[in-house]
Amino acid sequence: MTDDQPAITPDVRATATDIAEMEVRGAATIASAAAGALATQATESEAETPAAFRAELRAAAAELYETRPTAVSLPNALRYVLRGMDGETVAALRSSTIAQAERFQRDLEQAQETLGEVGANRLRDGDVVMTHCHSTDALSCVEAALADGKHIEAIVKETRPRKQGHITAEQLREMGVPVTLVVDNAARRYLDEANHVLVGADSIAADGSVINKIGTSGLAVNARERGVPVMVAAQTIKLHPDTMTGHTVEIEMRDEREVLSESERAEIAAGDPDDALVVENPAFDVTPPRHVDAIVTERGQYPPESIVMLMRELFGETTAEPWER
Ligand code: RI2
Repeated sequence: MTDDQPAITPDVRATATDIAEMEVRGAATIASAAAGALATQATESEAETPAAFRAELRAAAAELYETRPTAVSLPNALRYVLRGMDGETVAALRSSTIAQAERFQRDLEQAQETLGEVGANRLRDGDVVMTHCHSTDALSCVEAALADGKHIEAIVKETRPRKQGHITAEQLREMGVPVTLVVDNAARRYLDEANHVLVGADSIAADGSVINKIGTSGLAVNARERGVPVMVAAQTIKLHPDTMTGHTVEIEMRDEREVLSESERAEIAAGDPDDALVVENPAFDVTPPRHVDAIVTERGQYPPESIVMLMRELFGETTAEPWER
């Protein structure tokens, strides 16, 4: 690093590493952690001029932005916090940035709670939901249904490669929900016992496509064939503004070691000197709107095709990234 590069605090670098390595994961949790890291940058900054302070915050945002490409909650969070950075002095910039980050985190929590109440209206007493991966927005709907006194049961897909369904199973059980854990390949068989497929989202595109953990689209196709409605729980922070102008959402490709361990790879290499086996590990896929029944947000529930109206209302025409230099 050269002397004239803005100083980024170790906390920002640590948060960026945690997000990249999925120690911190889940679109909403990533957004909150990123906002918190910008607040820490603002608190610890030793910048002596407003210009230097702004440059540091933009550099910190750029570092966080580079970690994972698919969940739009990350750039949306960074954009929101940087927009609140306001003032003529370092002190004013510092306090406005910290206040904006705290406001963001509070609103995020509130939005999830409200979304849960909206989503709970779709769940009837005695319903069985089938889940995929681990989504705090989706779990919020179950939690609110339980708070309404409804009995809910769950069929939880394990969700390879990282088996995040196990986190869902644990958290549902903590809520008192009876859970049946199944491997991904068993999902179609158990759809007959489910009243809803309930998943989260990492990004929602303007045409109503849902970008979520790999395997969601196959589950949705099977659910449509079985007549099981698909409900996507996604706070508005998951709406992807760039898709309003025709951009597609980048799908993150992750390390092959999540699929094949180093020892398994070594074993293959030992038996095959060319070791030509290719492993692909896309983290997400795209579920087209025709396979989704409703997108549940804190602003109400929408058929996927009409989500663009909410996006226009929330984003207007501005999708610039304020950390761009
Ligand atoms: P919440 C997760 O991605 C899953 O795909 C999940 O459905 C989505 O984020 C939303 O999670 P990853 O970070 O924001 O585990 O609802 O790759 O918690």
